[in-house]
Amino acid sequence: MFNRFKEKLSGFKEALSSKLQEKAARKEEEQAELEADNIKAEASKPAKAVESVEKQAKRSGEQKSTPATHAGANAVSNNNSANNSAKPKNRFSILDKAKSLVFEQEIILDEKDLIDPLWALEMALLESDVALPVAEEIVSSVKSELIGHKKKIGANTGQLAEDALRSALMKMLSANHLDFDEYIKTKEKPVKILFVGVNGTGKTTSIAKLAKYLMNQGYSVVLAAGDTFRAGAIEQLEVHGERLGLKVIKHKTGGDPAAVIFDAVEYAKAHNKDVVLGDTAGRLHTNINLMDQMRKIVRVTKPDLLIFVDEAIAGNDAVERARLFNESVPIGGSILTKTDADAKGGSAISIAYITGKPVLFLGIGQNYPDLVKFEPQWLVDRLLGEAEA
Ligand SMILES: Nc1nc2c(ncn2[C@@H]2O[C@H](COP(=O)(O)OP(=O)(O)O)[C@@H](O)[C@H]2O)c(=O)[nH]1
Ligand SMILES: [Mg+2]
Repeated sequence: MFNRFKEKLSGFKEALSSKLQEKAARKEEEQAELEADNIKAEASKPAKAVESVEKQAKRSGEQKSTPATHAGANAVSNNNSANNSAKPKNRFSILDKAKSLVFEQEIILDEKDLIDPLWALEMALLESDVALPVAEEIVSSVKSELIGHKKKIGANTGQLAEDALRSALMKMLSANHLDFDEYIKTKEKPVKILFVGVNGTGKTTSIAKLAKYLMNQGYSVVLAAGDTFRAGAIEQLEVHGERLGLKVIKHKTGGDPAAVIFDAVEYAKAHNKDVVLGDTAGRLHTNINLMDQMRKIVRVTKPDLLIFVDEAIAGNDAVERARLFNESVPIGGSILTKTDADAKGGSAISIAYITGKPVLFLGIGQNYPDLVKFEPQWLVDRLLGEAEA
């Protein structure tokens, strides 16, 4: 999951690391020079001390007899040897200290330092199918995270890059967050949820997964076979209905999808069911007639929640489709499927920002439990490689 994204990000991490090391090394040099000057200054001090010892010795020699001169000479030689051995010892410990300081230093990054790392980050994001305005937003957020503040360099300089990116992604992904569980809990029943999107992206599978998800929470669910267009679509939903033990409301292939959904809602009302999940035929955002038909279905059935479904592996295409569906009908949120097979992560990052509507769930496999409620933290942990799928 997101392996290409992690790979691409290494360029940003390396660029920032080398900039930090370069700055730290410069600071270390300055520090070493300063220490060297100090040593020089220190070195001149003992000479004075010797002088004063000599003077003292002389004075006492004047007062006493000759052996005192020897004592003075000894004092001089002792002092000299102490001075000689202290010099290299001090120098070593100062260098060691300077080296360790590289990792303890607090460094302030400025605009110029960040040009290369941020360029590497923007390229990494764009190559990972993150939409341009989203990439720009992330870069600017990372920039304000890094610039001007004192940053303590730990032994792992890559961590700084990761922390800044983590915080930028969390900010972006949390912006349009919606708690689906809370939504269902508080909404008047039956809650009508309709699914739209391009063919083959995982609408029908996601309906079945979501039915299971809701059943696990104790809700009763009715399925509406609103894809009356594709041969076999009704049967596909019926198979899921049988497996899950759910009522499937259906008409004949070629029938009016709005009428099927209407009937399902009537059934739910009559039988006290909590949620209606309505399937629709896949349609391309570029097909004017099918988009018109979708608008009509939405107008007639008035769903409480219209969910746009697309596959994460479609990358920028999925983001663009989300934008166009969102312009055409009032989608309330998205489900991004096939995230398990997505190496780039771009659509997962971009879709909520582009539509201004939350990603509600991620599909992470073909089985019923392979649907995870969208949590920014869950996604960021996987994008940055701290947790496996
Ligand atoms: N790996 C993976 N496959 C999925 C996921 N969701 C759906 N699929 C598969 O995608 C294919 C198309 O799904 P379907 O629900 O029929 O798409 P629809 O045309 O939009 O209704 C099927 O083979 C599903 O098993 C997912 O999250 N991960
Ligand atoms: Mg389908």
